[in-house]
Amino acid sequence: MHKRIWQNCHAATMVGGTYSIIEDAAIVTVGERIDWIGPRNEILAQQGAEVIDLGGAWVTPGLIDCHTHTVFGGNRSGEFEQRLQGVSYAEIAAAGGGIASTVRATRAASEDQLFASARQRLDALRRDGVTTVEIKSGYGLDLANEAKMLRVARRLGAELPVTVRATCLAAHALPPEYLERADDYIAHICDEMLPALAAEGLVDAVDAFCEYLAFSPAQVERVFIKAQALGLPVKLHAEQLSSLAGSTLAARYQALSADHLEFMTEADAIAMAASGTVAVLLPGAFYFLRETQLPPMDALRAHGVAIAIASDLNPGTSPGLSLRLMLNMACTLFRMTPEEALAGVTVHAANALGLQASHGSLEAGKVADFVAWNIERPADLAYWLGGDLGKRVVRHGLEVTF
Ligand code: DI6
Ligand code: FE
Repeated sequence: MHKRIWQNCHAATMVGGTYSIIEDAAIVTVGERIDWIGPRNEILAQQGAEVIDLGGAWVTPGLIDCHTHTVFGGNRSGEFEQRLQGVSYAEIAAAGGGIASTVRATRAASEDQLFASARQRLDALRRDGVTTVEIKSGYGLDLANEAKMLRVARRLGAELPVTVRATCLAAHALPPEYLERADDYIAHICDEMLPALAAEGLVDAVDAFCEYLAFSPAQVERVFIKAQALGLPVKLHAEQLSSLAGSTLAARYQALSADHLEFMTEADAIAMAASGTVAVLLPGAFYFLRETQLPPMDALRAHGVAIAIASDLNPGTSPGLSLRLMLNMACTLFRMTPEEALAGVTVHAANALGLQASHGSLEAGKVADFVAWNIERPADLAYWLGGDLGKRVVRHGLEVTF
């Protein structure tokens, strides 16, 4: 297997959720794994290794976007204009817009069309340093169309140099066929959709939208019970617009993560800490909806809940094509430190996907996914508002070209 030494760099390894800096570092990769990382002057003789000069760059783990809805048809910039005229997200949804309009466009699109548009968005994330991404279904809302979305997610991972985790979000909204029959739709998800999608190998995790305008905690719990019976981990959109203790419910089912969380309580934080459920905060959606209720940062920190940051890339509430911009928003809007924010898109994001054994930090044995940034300090990653900082991206030990 090909051995490479990447040197003339500093590393923010993110081990333990802090920068854990190694100055004048060297990284030895063998095939797609990190074989050794440490100070360059401690490196042992490496025969037959290719040496790569990183020109004084700062190396971080490849960024992980652990909550996206990258695959969808159409876009909703018209609704954006409506909202700027004062119409609310809930009013647009009640009038048949919102998620329902993206469901219509997604159902009408072919698999190839969905692949082409999602690929463009994923390329934007990748050019920003993302090497692992989670992609949810949830705009198909019937078996054929949810399968179509998840197949596109799988194909993106197969054809591009990025690791894709596919999450089934069939319980995102009520499809028109089930108007006023939410319990019947939940039964359909549990009895037909999840077993078939899981049998086709399309599902890495199961998510739901727990909200007064989506599904109740009791309905979500039925989905969780079925997911567990199928051996699939769960996640939850919780406490985004109101407080329903969805995150406590998620914790009871050992969820990988509970996401959004602006309206969560201290009791929710205690439950999540006990179950090791990661809090995924989505500053792009907070910003785009002009939300004013902040997630309870003090309670999350006090109880030791791991905090991840993600783009929530979706056409309705967060058309965010830059994970680094989300780092800045996490700092300016949620008062996170640049170090916490970077941990939120590396170690803690890996945890939110159940990938902590292999991803998220620069350590011997983990996959060689890293970015060599042309920056002066790690905090620069959260400081600049988007843009291209100049970088080299390595995934599975190989340099990625764009
Ligand atoms: N919460 C969100 O922010 C997205 N889904 C969800 O459950 C919004 C999705 C959309 O508006 O299309
Ligand atoms: Fe979302």
